[in-house]
Amino acid sequence: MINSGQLAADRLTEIAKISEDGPGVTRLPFTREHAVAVEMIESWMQDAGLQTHLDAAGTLVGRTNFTGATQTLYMGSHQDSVRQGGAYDGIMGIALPILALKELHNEGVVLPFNVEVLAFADEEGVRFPTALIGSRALTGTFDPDVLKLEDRDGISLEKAMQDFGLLPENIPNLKRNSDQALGFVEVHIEQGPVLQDANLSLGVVTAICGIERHSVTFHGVSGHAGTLPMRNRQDALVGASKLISFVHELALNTEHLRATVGALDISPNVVNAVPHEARLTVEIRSADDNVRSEAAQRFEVKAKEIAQTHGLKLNYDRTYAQHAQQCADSLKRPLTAAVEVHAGRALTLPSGATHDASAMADLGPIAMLFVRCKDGISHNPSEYASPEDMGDAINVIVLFLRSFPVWSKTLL
Ligand code: HGY
Ligand code: MN
Ligand code: MN
Repeated sequence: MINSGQLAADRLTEIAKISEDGPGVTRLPFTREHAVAVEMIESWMQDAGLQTHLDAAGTLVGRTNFTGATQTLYMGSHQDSVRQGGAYDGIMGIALPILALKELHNEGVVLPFNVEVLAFADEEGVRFPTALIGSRALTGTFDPDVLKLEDRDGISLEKAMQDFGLLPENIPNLKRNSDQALGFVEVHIEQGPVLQDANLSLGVVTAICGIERHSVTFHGVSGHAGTLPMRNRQDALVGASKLISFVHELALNTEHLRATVGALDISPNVVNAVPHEARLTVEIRSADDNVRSEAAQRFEVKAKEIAQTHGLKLNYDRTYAQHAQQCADSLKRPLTAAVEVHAGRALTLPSGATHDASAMADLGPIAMLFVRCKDGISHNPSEYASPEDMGDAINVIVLFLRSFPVWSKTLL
């Protein structure tokens, strides 16, 4: 009997080495690292008896071959990481379903539906200012305009995909038939402390937060730090600082709201000149879309007031948005039942992070299984999940797949 939890840990340790130099894991889409990772994941899939192919969006697909089955359950997650990220975010959700299918394959189990494990190229949106490329391709919601977006070296997404050996013009052919989709179940490290605080290895997700990103630029007037009187200043950084404090205070005092200014650039960015430009990003998240949009409006109104007060010009753009996604009871219930068998109490919790499941909800019902995250640390080289907890998750996936006759009635 294989110790699947330990095998998962070994495989994730191995693939974490496929990274750019530096601390943690940096594996961006359509790069050398991504190509090497695809080879390793493909060997895992073939070891589990899956048929594999790389699709036009760079998603590596591993599919069971139960002839006669007309329905497909989708599983998987993203192979890419943030810069200097951890060894579990995304890739765990690829490795664990493969090991569950390996167990069923070794026992000669035939399921009444097929399973596709999807290793998406890009969920993080770190290299290009867009995200969820692979999952949106499968649901038919991919916007071809994003192919023009460029990375920080000026390489377009389209060029990067072509250099990776893909034909992005074929992406529209990838749309899956929702009538034959049983849904999408994603396994993911929790990336927060809730399961550890509850002393539980697994949890079932209720909803995935919505997310909105704004790009804000305050334009002032540069001047000599020593000769320009304080009263006459049009200091772009002072304006930005007022907005940053407002964003933080509002989120601190609003339930179900998280807001972050994650990036800030100023010009000329020298010790003895008044900054004439401050560019920042505001990111807003909530499992309640009304809470998110109300905060978004308040931030924009406040930015305009600040610009007025400080004699600044303002550019305020909404650059990205995706709404909150509820997980489906039809999948949550059997998943919860399986968690209760293998991990005791099944705690349910919202996800403050977004996931490929956020996009896959446009194809059919979604559900997510969270695995305990040590000290809630993620997007960080010290991110960690234990072999025991991953073993619990694999057992839950096996039981969930086997219990299909119970839950399929609600879907078919
Ligand atoms: O930003 C997120 O929530 C995810 O890690 N991409
Ligand atoms: Mn992730
Ligand atoms: Mn992430």
